[in-house]
Amino acid sequence: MGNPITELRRRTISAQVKRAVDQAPVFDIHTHLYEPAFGELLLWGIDELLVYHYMVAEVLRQSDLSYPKFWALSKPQQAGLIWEKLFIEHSPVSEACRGVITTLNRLGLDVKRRDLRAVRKWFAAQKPAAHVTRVMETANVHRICMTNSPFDEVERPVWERGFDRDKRFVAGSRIDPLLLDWPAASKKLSAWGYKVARNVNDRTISEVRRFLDDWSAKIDARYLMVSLPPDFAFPAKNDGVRILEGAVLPHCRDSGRPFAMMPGVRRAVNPLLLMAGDGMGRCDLRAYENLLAAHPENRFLMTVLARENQHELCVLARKFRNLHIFGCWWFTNVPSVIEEMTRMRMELLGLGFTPQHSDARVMDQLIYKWDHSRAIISRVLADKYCDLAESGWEVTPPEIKRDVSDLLGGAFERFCKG
Ligand code: HDL
Ligand code: ZN
Repeated sequence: MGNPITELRRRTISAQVKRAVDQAPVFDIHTHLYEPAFGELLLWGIDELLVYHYMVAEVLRQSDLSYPKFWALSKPQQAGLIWEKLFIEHSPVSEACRGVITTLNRLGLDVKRRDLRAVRKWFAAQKPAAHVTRVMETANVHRICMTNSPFDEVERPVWERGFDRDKRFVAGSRIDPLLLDWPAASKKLSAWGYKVARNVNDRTISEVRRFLDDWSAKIDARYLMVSLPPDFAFPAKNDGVRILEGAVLPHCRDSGRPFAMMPGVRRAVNPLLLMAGDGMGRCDLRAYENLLAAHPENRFLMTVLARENQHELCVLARKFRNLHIFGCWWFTNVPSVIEEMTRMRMELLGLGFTPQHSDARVMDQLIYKWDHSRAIISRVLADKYCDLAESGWEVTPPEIKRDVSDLLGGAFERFCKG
């Protein structure tokens, strides 16, 4: 048993850590945000905050409105219903609801008045580009990784037209259809001029490789990513695995890009909820263990959706140094689970992981997603330093700053560089 530290020492360490975490700019390594050049794909403002698909799932539990009737409402009407049901008729205690309150408060709006009209008036007076800067500064986020799909019909033409990049935004290349729906993806690649066939033969593999080289260069992708169903198996004999091993992983290896795998999604569990209808499932991580072992020359990023898989994922990262785990994704992005996951990761992996990404879909969400997570990361890290202090190891403020910078993007950037 070490020598217990005084309450004053504990409070001093906590204050030093909180200051360092609050002051450290974040690299948000997975979001669904877009830089302003993408126009209406960049979502921001109170109505977008309120109709976030997390809130849609919650309001349809508190309202007996039929799904079709809800979807027939305009976006402002949906937002108004969500405000009434989840904020006025019931206290906004869920993480998604509390987030809206945190965001409005940090933007300087008087939430005590509960006046949606006044909030809407304020947002109506904001200009998109200036608002993006204001939100990023308020959230202290200095770099945002987008989710960019060549299969998105609205997004793709913007890349083809070309635009001056906003250096605060980096691209993440999302390739789900390539691995999960080759019949559909192959038709698109053919239409784009790649000589691919439905049958994944050697010629098709080399053409998919050429497509990946072209697209990664066009968007200057930081990494490639895919979300995978709980039953993804490896090794396996199917189109997706053939394309993964024959084209995607060689492309990532040779271009020095990590491959991000996000397992555990069960799409359209309740299709009537549209984007809010996706669910989750526990994965057999043995497939990923096999993949990591079979491809030691590739670097992999992973975040998994089921809380039940988190401990096993930490152990996997201990076994394979070509795996960097990140974030409390989606249904795990709630304080009770973030705390559990961050403690587990720090105790098993030290500082060699990235505790959080926002997954933000609406620009303003950066404020609450990072406020709420910074508070937890600070608490956990301070606890670990206090444990060390009780054994005589006193971390210095420069060491705290260094460790925090690692957790908020530094370790990820070093991992990407390899
Ligand atoms: O597949 C993903 O990247 C998920 O993050 C989904 O986009 C999901 O709809 C989401 O936004 N989760 O937070
Ligand atoms: Zn996402």
